[in-house]
Amino acid sequence: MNNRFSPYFFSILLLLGATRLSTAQQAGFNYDESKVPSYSLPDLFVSTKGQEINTITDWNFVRRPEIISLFEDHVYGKLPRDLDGITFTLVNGDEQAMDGLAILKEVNVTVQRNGKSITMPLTVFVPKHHQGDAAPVFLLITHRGPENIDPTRKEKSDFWPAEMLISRGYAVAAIHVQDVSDDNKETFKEDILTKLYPEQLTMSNGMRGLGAWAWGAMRAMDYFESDPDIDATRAGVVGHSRGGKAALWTGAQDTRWAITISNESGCGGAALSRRRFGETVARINTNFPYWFTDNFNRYNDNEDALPVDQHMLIAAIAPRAVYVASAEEDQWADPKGEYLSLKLGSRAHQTIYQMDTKLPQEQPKVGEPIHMGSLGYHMRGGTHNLTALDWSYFLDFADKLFQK
Ligand code: GTR
Repeated sequence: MNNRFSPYFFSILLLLGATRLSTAQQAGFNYDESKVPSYSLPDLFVSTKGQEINTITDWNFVRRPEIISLFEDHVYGKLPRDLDGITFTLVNGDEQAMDGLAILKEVNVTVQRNGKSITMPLTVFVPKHHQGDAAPVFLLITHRGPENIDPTRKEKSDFWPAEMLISRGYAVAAIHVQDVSDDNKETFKEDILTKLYPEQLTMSNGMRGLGAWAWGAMRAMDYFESDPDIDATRAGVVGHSRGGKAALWTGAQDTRWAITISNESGCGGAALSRRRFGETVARINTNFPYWFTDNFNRYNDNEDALPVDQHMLIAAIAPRAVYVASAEEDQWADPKGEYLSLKLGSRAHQTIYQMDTKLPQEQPKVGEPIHMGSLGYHMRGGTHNLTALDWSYFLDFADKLFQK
C-alpha cells in the first residue's frame, strides 16, 4: 500500500496542523489588527506626581525607580535583594570540553538566608582561546527540557547552540527555572519561595515564578563577577517566551547586564498589554497564576487600568542594550506589539540619553534584522521557538556593540 495516501497519513497531517495551530494561535482571541482597541499608554516622561522628566538625573532618581516599583507592585512582584551569603562551588570541570575548544564549569550557586539555603546549578562554557582575556558571556534562562542545556554535549540543541557561541568567542551559560522555582502551578513555591523568602508568599505584591527566575539570573551574574575568565561587564541575558519575560524583568532591574534579550516573550514580556492581540492578561493569569504577582489579576479584562505597559519595561533598561525578537507565525505573542513596545520604550535611550536610535516606523521584515547601537530587533520566519538563527543575530548584534 502506498502509505502517503492512507487515511492514517491524513489524520496525522490534521493532528500536526492542529498542534501547530494550538501553539501558534489559540482560538477565541483577537488576531485581527483592525480589531485592536484604541488605547492610550502611560507617559514615559511624566512621573505619577505629574513631574516632567527630561534629564538623566530625573530619570535615574525619579522616573526609573518609580517604573520599577510599579512593575513590582502590579505585575511581577517585589524582588528580594537581601541574602546572608552566596558561595560558588565547582562541582565538575573539563578543560578539554568541545574537542578542546572550551572549558566546562558546572558550578553550584548556593544562597543562604535565615539559616536556610538553596543551590542553583549553573552550567558555563568558556572559550579556550580567550584564556587570559576574559570573554563576554550570554546566559540563557530556560524552562524547556534540561537536555537542551546538556553539559556533556551528548545532546545538542539549537535552543542553546553552545558550540556556536564558543566558536564566536563568547562564553555561554544556562540556568534552568526549575532550580529556583518550578514552572508548575502546584510546586512553584518549592525552592526559593518556601525556603528563602517565605514572606513573599503572603504579599499581594510578592514575588512569584517570573520574579524568582529573574532572581536566579542575578545570582548567575554574581558568579560571572567572580570568574576571571568571564567579562561580566559584557554580559547578555537571554530568554525565550516565559524565559524572555523573566529576562526583561532581570535586565530592567539589574543594571549589571549590558544586553537584555527577549525572544518571543509576548504577553507579560515585550508585547503591549493594552493591544489585547493574541494572549491577554486575563488568559495568562488564568493559565499561569503562579507567574505574576497576585495584584496583576486586577487587570484581567481591565488592561487600561494598568499604571504601566510593557514599553516601560524596555525603557527601564536604558541606556543599556535591549534586543527584541519575534517570529512571523507567533501571532499569540503579538509580534507587532513586541516591536511597538521596543520602539516606544527606546524613547528613553533617545530622549533621555540622546542616543541615535530612532527605529523605523515600519516593523522590520523577515530576514532584515535591525541592529542600531543599543537596540536590536528581528523578525524570524516560522513559529514560536528559539533557534540557531535567532542566536546568530544576537551574536551579530553583540559583536557590533562590543566591537569584537
Ligand atoms: C504559552 C504562554 C505564553 C508563553 C509560552 C512559552 O503557553 O501562553 O505566554 O510564555 O507559553 O513560554 O512558550
